Amino acid sequence: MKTALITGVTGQDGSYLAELLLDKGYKVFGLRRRTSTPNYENVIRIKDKIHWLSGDLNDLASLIEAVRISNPDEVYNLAAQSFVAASWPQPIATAQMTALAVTNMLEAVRIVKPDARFYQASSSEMFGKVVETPQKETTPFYPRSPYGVAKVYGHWITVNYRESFNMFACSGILFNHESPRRGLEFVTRKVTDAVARIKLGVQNEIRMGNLDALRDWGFAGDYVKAMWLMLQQDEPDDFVISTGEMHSVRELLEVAFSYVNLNYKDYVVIDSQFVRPAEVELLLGDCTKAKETLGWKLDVDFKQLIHMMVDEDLKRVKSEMRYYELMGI
Ligand code: NAP
Ligand code: G4F
Repeated sequence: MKTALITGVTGQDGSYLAELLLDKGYKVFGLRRRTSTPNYENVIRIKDKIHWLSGDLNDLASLIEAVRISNPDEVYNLAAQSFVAASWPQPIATAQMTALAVTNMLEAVRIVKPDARFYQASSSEMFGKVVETPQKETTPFYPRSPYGVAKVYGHWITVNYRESFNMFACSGILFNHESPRRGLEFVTRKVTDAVARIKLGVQNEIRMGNLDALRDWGFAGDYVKAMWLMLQQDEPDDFVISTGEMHSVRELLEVAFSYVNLNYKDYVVIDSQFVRPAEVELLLGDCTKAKETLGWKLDVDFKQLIHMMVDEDLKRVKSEMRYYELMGI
C-alpha cells in the first residue's frame, strides 16, 4: 500500500485528491493547521479515513515531524494562501505561505525522506501579463500579483531541488480549476452562489470587478488526476494543465444566470473594490505535453462545470433556508 502526505487537504484540491488516492488504496495523511473553528466541510465524507497530522507550513519543525510520522512515498504540497486578491493587502503572509513555505516542505522531505516523490502546486498566475498565447511549459513568467510572484519562487525552488539534490520533484502549472467546493470569494463560486441566492429570493444583486477578464476554467476533480499522474512517471518534470478554452467573466455570468432563466444584466453591479491593482487580462493553456506524456484528459467542460456548481449551490442554499426556518431565525 502506498502512502501519501497532502498539505492543504481541507481545501478544494486537497479534498478531491484525498478521495482519489483513497479510491486507489493509498494510506492518506493530511496536514491540518490549527484553527479556532475546525474546517472539515470539504472532507466531511472521508474525515475518518484520513490520518490527521497537525502542522503549519511556516513551522519547519512541524513539517519535519509530519514527514517523519507519515513516511510518505508521495508528498503533495497544495497548501498556500491561494486567493490572488488577498495577496495585495497581505503580501508578506502570502510570501511566507505561498513562497517560503515551499522551501520548508522541500527541506522537510530532503532531510527526512529524500526519495519521496514531491508535487508542487504551481499556477498559471505565474504567466500574468502573458508574453505568448497559449501559454505552455516554456512560456516565460511575468507575474502580476504578490501571489503570482510567490508562486514563481515556489516553482523555481522545486526545480532547483530536483536539479541540486536529484529529488523527484514536479511542478504542476495548473490553470484555474473550480468545483462546488471552491471558496466563496473566487469568481466562479461567487457567481454560482449569488445565482442560487437570487433565484431563491435571498439576495438582490451581485457586486463584481472586471467582467472582461478571460480565464481557462476546468473542473478540480479532473485536475487532481493530473497531479497523481505526474508522480507516476519514470522521470520528474513540469506540466501545464488546462482546458485550452477561454471564457470571459461576462460569459460566466451569462451561463450561470441563464441556467436558472435569469438575465445577469438585471443583477450585476460593478464595484471598484473588486477591481485589482494589476490584472491578469487573459490566461489560456496549451497542455499538449500533459496529454501526450501523462495521457491526461478532461471529463467536464465549462458549461457542465458551471451548471454543476449552480445545482449544488441551489441545494445548499435551500437547506440553509430550511434550517433557519426550523430555528425560527
Ligand atoms: P484552497 O481551497 O484555498 O486550499 C488551501 C489549503 O491550504 C487549505 O487547506 C488551507 O487550510 C491550507 N493552508 C493555508 N495556509 C496554511 C498554513 N499556513 N499551514 C497549513 N495549511 C495551510 O486552494 P485550492 O484551490 O485547493 O488550491 C490548492 C493549491 O493549488 C494552492 O497552492 C493554490 O495556490 C494552487 N493552485 C490553485 C488553482 C485553482 O484554480 N484552484 C490553480 C493553480 C494553483 P485551511 O482550510 O485551514 O484554510
Ligand atoms: O476567481 P479569481 O479570484 O481567480 P484568479 O485570480 O484567476 O486566481 C485563481 O486561479 C489561479 C490560477 O490562474 C490560482 F493560482 C489562484 O490560486 C486562484 O485559484 O478571479 C478570476 C478573474 C480575475 O481576473 C478577477 O479580476 O475574475 C475577475 N473578477 C471579476 N470580478 C473577480 C470579480 N474575481 C473575484 N474573485 N471577485 C470578483 O468580484
